[in-house]
Amino acid sequence: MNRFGFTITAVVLAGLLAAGAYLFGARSAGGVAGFAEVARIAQVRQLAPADVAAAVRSFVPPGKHDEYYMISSGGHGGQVLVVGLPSMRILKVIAAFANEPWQGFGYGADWSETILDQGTAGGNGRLTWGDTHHPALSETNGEYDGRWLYINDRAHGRIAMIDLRDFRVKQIVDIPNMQTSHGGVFATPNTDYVHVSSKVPTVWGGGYAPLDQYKDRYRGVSAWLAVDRETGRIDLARSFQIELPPYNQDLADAGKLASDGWGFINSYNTEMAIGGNMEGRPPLEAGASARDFDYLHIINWKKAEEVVRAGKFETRNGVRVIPLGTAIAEGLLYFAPEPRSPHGVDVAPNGRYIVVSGKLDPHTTVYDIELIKKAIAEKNFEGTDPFGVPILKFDAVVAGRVNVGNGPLHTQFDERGHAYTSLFVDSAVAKWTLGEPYFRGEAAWKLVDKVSVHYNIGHLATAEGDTVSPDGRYLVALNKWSVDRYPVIGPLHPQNFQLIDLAGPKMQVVYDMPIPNAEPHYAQIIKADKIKAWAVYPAGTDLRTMGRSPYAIERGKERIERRGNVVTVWMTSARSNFRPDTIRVRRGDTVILHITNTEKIRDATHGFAIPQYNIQMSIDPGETVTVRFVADRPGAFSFYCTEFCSALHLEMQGWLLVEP
Ligand code: RUQ
Ligand code: CUA
Repeated sequence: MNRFGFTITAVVLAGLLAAGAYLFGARSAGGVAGFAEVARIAQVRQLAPADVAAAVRSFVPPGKHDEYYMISSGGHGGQVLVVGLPSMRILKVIAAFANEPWQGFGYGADWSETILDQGTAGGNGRLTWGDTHHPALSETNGEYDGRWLYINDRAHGRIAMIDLRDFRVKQIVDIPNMQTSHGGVFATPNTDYVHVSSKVPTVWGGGYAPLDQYKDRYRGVSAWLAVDRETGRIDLARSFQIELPPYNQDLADAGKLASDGWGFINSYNTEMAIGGNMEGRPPLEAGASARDFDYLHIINWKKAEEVVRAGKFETRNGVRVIPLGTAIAEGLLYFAPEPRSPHGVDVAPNGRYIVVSGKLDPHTTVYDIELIKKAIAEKNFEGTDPFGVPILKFDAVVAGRVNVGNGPLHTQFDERGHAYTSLFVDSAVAKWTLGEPYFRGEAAWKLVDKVSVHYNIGHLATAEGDTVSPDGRYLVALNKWSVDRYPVIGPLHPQNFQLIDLAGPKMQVVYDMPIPNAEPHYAQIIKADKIKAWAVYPAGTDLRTMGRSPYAIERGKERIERRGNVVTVWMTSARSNFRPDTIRVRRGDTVILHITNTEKIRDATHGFAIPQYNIQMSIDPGETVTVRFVADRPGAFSFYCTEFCSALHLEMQGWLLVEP
């Protein structure tokens, strides 16, 4: 727009704002004059009325808090992001699978070391990264309850559990019989289980098998990981798995309400292509897309529980596995054809509809759990797959198909019977109606709106959008490419989140947020008041147990003890010193420091770093932490507090003296 255009715009804007101010009685305290000032600023900054409206929609004034948290995966950065909505401010990056020095994760603090050591991928030593994909908030009665968060590592068959009391990871579980993971994490409506399935089939039983034995020796797996409702921790002993054919099991979702007790997993490459593009075979992407249909896996997990209880399982690598043959014989696994390279599967809030999108099909395909149950009861099959899994007839189980556009991937929902589907190829979000739109006058299975996003959207998230009662209101597009949205800062571009306002009949993009440290996949948006996080730890808290540490001490109880060549130090940190501030050891001694931050007020975190020893901890108020190391290099090392905690922060230092 030219300058003249802007002037007109500003005049119109000023008029509108003034009228609005008048109507809403904002005449006092800067009322009309204040709105005129807004118009003036808009003019100077060359903002159109739509820009100002967008800014107002997402703006959260300084000092005010956001209404929602978005918990987003951090992709191969290995972490989890917490973003405030609608402001799109990053509130935290939670260290999950990768070392993170600010949070003291992986730099000596014993709680972090033990947790990182849990995720070794088959005992092959510590892994220091992961590819976080799908966060799942714990649920009670199908609603997010704000207690725990689970997230899978796509690169490895691992899940991390995060406690939302302190937003720190408490457990990393290396899931047996699974090399890579994708399908999930999803939580069942009461978090009895969190589910994840393999992405790429694994050599069954472990070890090596040549690719020409793919059909016989490789298998997929669906893992139902039992959650301890007290601690949120995954208990492998109570968990079970189901052996699946060697297809690529893709995304998954848990049934709810009408479909409670069921789970759904997409698949692709039911062709069982193995690649080999320089060995005379078709490239994997062509081989895996040869057929018109793949299979939606339909799992009756309540029945699977009974089968396990009846002892019809085998134990593999320490976990109970229902063999494929048993799963078929017991009627807990069925397939339904799904068109053309399916990717996302999402269960609608009422639990009745299961929405599947095929990357190569412009339609979303919606299955109906009532039709599925009926087809199973009537054995309305069109045959079986090569492994004997019964395939339900497509026409018997599909309730609707909606032409939404190119490259549909994932779907979320609002409270009014709408579904929102991401379109990767079109770079757009499609809004369409489910079978029973709750808006009077809206037809079923109809595309009602579409908005462009920038660019190549993967997942999307609406507020509480995969619960039994979504809020709608906001949608975030998790775009894979940002291309020209930001200035060039080198060839590696940020990803781009876009906030879309769902209030009006037309979706509207109101904010662009660069993601500079991650390639997020899925995200979930939870109402902020559901999370009851701790601001300060109770005195002497051990982060692993969230209870009192046996090594916690009060100020004044500090001491140093030597037993043989083990030196143990009970230390406190408080503004503005460590007590003791001098530690004398001999080269080769084992040093154990138990440090209690005795502060009781919010934000009074102290760090503890020793140069040359790769030790850095973040000790939050009330926390007790332990670090052990061998003093293997002699010298005088000045440890210090890494958090700028007080006016005398610089003086918060001491000596580790390692005598030769
Ligand atoms: S995926 S962009 Cu790993 Cu969730 Cu669909
Ligand atoms: Cu404590 Cu700086």
